[in-house]
This record gives sequence, C-alpha cells and structure tokens, in this order.
Amino acid sequence: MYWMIVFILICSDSLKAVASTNCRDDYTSFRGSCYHFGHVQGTYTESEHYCRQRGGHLAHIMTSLENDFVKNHAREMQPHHWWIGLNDQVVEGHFIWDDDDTEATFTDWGTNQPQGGAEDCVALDYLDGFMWGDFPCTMQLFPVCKAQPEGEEIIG
Ligand SMILES: [Ca+2]
Repeated sequence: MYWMIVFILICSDSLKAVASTNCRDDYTSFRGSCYHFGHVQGTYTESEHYCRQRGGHLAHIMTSLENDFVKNHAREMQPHHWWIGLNDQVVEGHFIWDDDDTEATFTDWGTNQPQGGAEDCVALDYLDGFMWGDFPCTMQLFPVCKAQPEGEEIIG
C-alpha cells in the first residue's frame, strides 16, 4: 500500500511537470511560456490575428532573458524584421502591449528608436541586431506569437 501511494505521488508530480510546459505543436517553450515564430508575413493587425488564431498574441516581452531568447530564435529563423505585440497607435509615444494593455517597462530600443510619427508598431530590427524599432504598422513582417501553456488559466 505504501509503495502504491509513493508510485501515485511520483506519477502525479511528473504529470504536473509535463503540464507546465505543455505547448501546442507549433510552439517552443521557454521558462513557462510558449512561443511561435510564424512563417507568414503580414501587417501588424494581420499578425496579431494570426497569433490569436493559434491561441496567443503577438509576443509580450517582459525581461532581458526572454528578449534574448526571442532575438536568438528569430535570428536563426529569418533575416527579417519580426513583429512583437507592442504599439503606440492610441497615444503617440506611449507604447502599450496588445495582450494586457499595459505600458512597456522593459524595452530594448535600437539606435535612434523609436522614431514615432507614422511608425506606431514595434518589431525586432534585423538590421540592428534584432533590437526593437517602431515601423509603419502596414509593413509585411513575420510574427512572434506568445501563449500560455495549454490547460492553464491566464492570470489577470
Ligand atoms: Ca522606427
């Protein structure tokens, strides 16, 4: 009986460990979140729709560590700009994340960025080491999507 309980405890623990990184097939896990680097170019709005159809949003990047992961992965995928989920379309100069409407605290702006004006949407700029730049939202770029692991509630 004792060993059966131990066995059940071990099994339930390993199930939990699997669940915490249970990303969809087309997503890669990193530190408890799931990332998808899309193969289809689109405008900022089209790319956000693309991510929502796959259970996520354009990526909300919170830390330097996460930013490095996303930049390195994008670099391996395509020598191109990649949309992330940040824009200042509502109030010029106030960059807001699409997934939770919060203002950006961590940023990684490239040289002379953001420029503002007609450039309201943020992408990783491959011409500047994949640091962030604001671009016209109508540009056709690749999407970085981010989602929570399956079976977990999004907090907040
Ligand atoms: Ca810019």
